Amino acid sequence: MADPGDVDARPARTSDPRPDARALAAVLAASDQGAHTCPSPDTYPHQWAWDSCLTALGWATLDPARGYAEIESLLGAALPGGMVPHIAYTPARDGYMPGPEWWGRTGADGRAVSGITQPPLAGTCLALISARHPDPARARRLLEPAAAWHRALARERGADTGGEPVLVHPWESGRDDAPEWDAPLAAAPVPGRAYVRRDTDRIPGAERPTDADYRAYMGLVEWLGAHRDEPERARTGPFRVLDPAFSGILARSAHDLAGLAERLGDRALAAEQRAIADRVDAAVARRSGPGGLAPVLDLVTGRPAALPGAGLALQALRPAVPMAAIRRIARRCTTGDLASPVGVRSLAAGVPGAEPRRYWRGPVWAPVTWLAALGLERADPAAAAGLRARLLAGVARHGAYEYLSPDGEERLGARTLAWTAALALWELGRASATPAGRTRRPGAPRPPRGAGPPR
Ligand code: 2M8
Repeated sequence: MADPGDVDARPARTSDPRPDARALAAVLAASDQGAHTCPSPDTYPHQWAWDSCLTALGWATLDPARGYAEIESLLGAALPGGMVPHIAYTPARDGYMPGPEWWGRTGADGRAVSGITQPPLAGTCLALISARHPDPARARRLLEPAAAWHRALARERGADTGGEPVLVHPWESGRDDAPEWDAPLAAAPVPGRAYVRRDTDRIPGAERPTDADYRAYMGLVEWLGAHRDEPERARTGPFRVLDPAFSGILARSAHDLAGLAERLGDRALAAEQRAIADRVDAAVARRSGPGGLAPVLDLVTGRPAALPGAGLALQALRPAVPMAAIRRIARRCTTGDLASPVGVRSLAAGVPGAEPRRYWRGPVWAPVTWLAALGLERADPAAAAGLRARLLAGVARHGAYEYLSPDGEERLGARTLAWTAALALWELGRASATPAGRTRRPGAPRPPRGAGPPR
């Protein structure tokens, strides 16, 4: 269903396999709130943490200063202690449930914010932007707030788990209604306060989480609104899970931030972030199976949940994940049970309970495909390139939709999502960018692989 104010980013000619960069730029412009971007103007009118990091890549392709500004505004909304909230509310925009009154929290910059977080991608995205579009002074100012986010997660949420952060709400994973959360959600309290869902005002209910899931989300929001102490949440919360995908993203982001800090001459911050990356990495490795991958762990019941889906693909991002494990993930994502013509499935084909049209229980999401490609790059560059091509093919055919059916035929969810447009723009910009941030002359030799900072 259309969001008024959204932009159609489908190419003028449907046979064109590449998206139209101008239409993608128009999607970002329509979601632009000045210094931050909302994921979609009506369905998601605020600033979301992992959306913002990935959207910064698209802005950087159009205007590097705006790319840096996106990350500055996100990190500016940090909670006391340094954790970045999953939502920083856009002033005077309502229509989203839960609104700021459910959290009662304020970020460092004075904006109303939520009291939970999302996958920390600021270190990784800042390193990527900085490699293509260097601005050392601006990047240096962002090192400390990005580092503080990692520090808070590893110390306050990871005190009893070797540094692996305990997630206290499914929204923290970013994969809101993934089936991994079904069992842990059983312990969520019933909300005492009335609420009205707003997400189904514009999106068909069959493409969104069920009412039962929403009741559990809101029960947890209420509990978390009343319990702000992070170590206490991680020890006693009704929903407590270890998510190896989130942990892998944290380790990767700390590792990438360490590399950037080293290049910018901040050796102390680099050493601290490397230590966080290594500690989190080692904690996941300790509970991984012989194949090198770890299951989701429900800390309330002690039960693991090993469902093949986006969470498995994202484990390729963990810096020390074995190369053989990455190659196996590559096969599953390109030709196996996670493959689709438009990217990586959020849930493997054939898993009982897979719902190809419902949100994080089957459809294909651009950020998952793109992040999986980033993880595969080290061990299987051809598979990574193939996933990026599928992402672009999906956007060329359907526009910057929120998600697509796994057969690639149906566009689902919100009509435009900023990160879908941004990641396609970043990929369109790849051809002309070199690791040093300069444009390569056509025909000039490519720099050796692995010789420079990340692309
Ligand atoms: C979705 O999550 C929000 C709650 O945070 C929602 O459904 O209302 C998820 O897809 C999440 O990963 C994403 O960051 C957010 C905004 O795009 O929407």
